[in-house]
Amino acid sequence: MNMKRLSNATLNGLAPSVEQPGYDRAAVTAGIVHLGIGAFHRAHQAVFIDDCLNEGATDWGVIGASLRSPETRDALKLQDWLYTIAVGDGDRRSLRVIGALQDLVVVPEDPARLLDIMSSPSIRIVSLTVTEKAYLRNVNGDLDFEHADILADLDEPERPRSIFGFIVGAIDRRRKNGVEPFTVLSCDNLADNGRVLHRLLVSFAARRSHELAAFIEQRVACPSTTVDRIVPATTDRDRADIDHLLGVQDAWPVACEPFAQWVVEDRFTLGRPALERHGVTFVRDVRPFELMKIRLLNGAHSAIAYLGLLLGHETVASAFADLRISAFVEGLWEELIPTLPEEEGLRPLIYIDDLKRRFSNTALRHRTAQIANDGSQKLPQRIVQAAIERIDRGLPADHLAMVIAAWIAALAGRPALAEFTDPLDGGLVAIPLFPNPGIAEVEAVFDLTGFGGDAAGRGQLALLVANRLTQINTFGAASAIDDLNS
Ligand code: CS2
Repeated sequence: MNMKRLSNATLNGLAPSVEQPGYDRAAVTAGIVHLGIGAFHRAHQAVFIDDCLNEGATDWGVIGASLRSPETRDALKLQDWLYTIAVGDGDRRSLRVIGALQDLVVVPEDPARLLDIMSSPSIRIVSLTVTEKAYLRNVNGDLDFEHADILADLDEPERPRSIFGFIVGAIDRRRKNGVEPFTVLSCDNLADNGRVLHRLLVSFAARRSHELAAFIEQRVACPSTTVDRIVPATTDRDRADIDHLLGVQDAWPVACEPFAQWVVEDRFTLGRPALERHGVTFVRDVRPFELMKIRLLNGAHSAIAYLGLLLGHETVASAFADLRISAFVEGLWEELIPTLPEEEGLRPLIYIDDLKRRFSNTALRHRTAQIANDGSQKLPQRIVQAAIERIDRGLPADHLAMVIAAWIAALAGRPALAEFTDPLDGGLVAIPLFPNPGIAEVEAVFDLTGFGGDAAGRGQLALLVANRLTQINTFGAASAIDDLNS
């Protein structure tokens, strides 16, 4: 079938049930640069911004940046930067076309252009969803000054590669031009993301000049945020379904769940859109919310991914429908809840009730192998820190240890079990994790990843992990999980 392409010109031919921008897109100017214009941003922050644009806040359009590949730009350019989000719940899907995006820079093609845009006074917020690994931290959690991108950015400030080169470079240029710094808004799943990013930016800037570092330390706001919406990588089946419902062709849509939450610390030096009118919660300190989300949702997600892979499940919904896995996750949540702060407004049990529904949503074909990526970067804040806290308090941490063991077993099972990658693969593949890894191999993994740091409980955690790993390798994953569930 030869369908017309989604664009400004074809908006008026869309199926009537499809929501679309109610504002004049030509009148919108950019106020935000977003680094990492993947599916998550397009189904989360961009939708809240689109709501603000609908209400007339026309100076908050978004210019996106792809840190690596040109695919998103190539597809969306032909669509006047329009794309569809398909919100799916079981068999139901509702469609909305989002118009918040105005332009997109592919960083490796033209880093200087992105630096110019970020230096413009009209840009008041630079937000990021670049995933955990782009924060380029070493095992101590400090900026990795041996990383090739950091070295390159220190060497050639006008053609940055890393988020640090861009953010610090643009702030420096603005400062020299007498332009106030933008607010930097990390929307990645790191505990205390804003403060972490602020500290890393200051340490990067210190290599350029102490004055610049002091300026960033004192004048640049990096509010922490917690973002929450399950947005799997779009599949060909999603694309076909969406085209059919839309009535025109969208080469780059996003499929996501109905749930969307955004909690943000209200520290914006150059203003912000009135997001609170569209469901965003502003708080003084986001940390308790973020810890709850990262541990209960993302921690469970990693458990479902690795155990799911070991038991042959391709998607989260299929893995979570396996009673063996859902019972395990219940046990994991029981270990995690007491590690959360007692904070008014934090309702872990209600959040968990929602999670059970969200993980069971069959409209999302969320692949276990997708979540399995980058375990060395994800597990510390999702699983390892909670395990250490429990061990240090003399509490059992068997489920938490099992998730780490399942990660190691899944790593060892590649590529036959599943194909996923990790930024530390270079070091991980050198550790003999197959067929019978023991405590020495687990210790080597902990050394490489920094799991447990120098905490007192680190040795005990490694031992728990090694024992679970032996159980998995000797009796199989199903039996190892049953042992914990009984
Ligand atoms: C997932 C997250 O891929 C992953 O590691 O756990 O992307 C998760 O879907 C989101 O954080 C949900 O808010």
